[in-house]
Amino acid sequence: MSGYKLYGRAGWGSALVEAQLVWYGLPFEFEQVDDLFKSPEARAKLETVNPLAQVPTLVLPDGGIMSESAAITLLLADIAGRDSLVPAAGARERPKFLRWLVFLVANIYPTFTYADDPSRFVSVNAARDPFRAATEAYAQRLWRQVEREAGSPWFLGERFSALDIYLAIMTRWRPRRGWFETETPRLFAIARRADQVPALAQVWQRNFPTS
Ligand SMILES: N[C@@H](CCC(=O)N[C@@H](CS)C(=O)NCC(=O)O)C(=O)O
Repeated sequence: MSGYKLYGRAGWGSALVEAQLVWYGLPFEFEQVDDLFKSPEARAKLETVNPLAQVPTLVLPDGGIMSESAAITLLLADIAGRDSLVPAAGARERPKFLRWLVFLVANIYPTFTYADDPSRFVSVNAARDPFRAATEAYAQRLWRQVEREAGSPWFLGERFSALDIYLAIMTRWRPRRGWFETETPRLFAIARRADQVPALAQVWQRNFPTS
């Protein structure tokens, strides 16, 4: 294989990596994954590549497997040899970038893991709705914390970064753009600005065609 293979699904976390592959001009093949919450077959198939059966899963040109969008974000910047999405070692914005990249994937992303299908974690049927509600309330608390750190016009201030790609995508998930518009207006403004980045227009169109 000459390029990358990205296992993904429109609108899901694979968009985080798809946007970066497109940004850097790295050639990739998109391997469509069916809805992992509805298709045991899709889950079983993806598990053979990534035992956690999550997207994004990226197969590297040498056949190596990468999961974890933050790790992929750092790796692709290394491979591209560019700092246009990831501030380079020593750059003033680097600590803030690393802190909030990891915050997004380590604190906010798991709230989807738990709330998308609570039956995986909560055996008592009647407890699932309250568990989901508590998880989503916690996510909102985390988003308010991110809001307090947001710069303008981009999260890091003057410079665009992969964090803005994360915000453009994750604000489309629960609690969705309407909530962000009223509750976290700085994050909403960054997401709206990122929606307009010409280099990413086709990625947004493929992943969020109805918006
Ligand atoms: N930590 C992972 C999270 C990836 C993730 O949770 N992806 C979701 C789709 S947006 C998924 O595949 N969920 C299926 C599942 O949790 O079983 C990352 O940052 O890449």
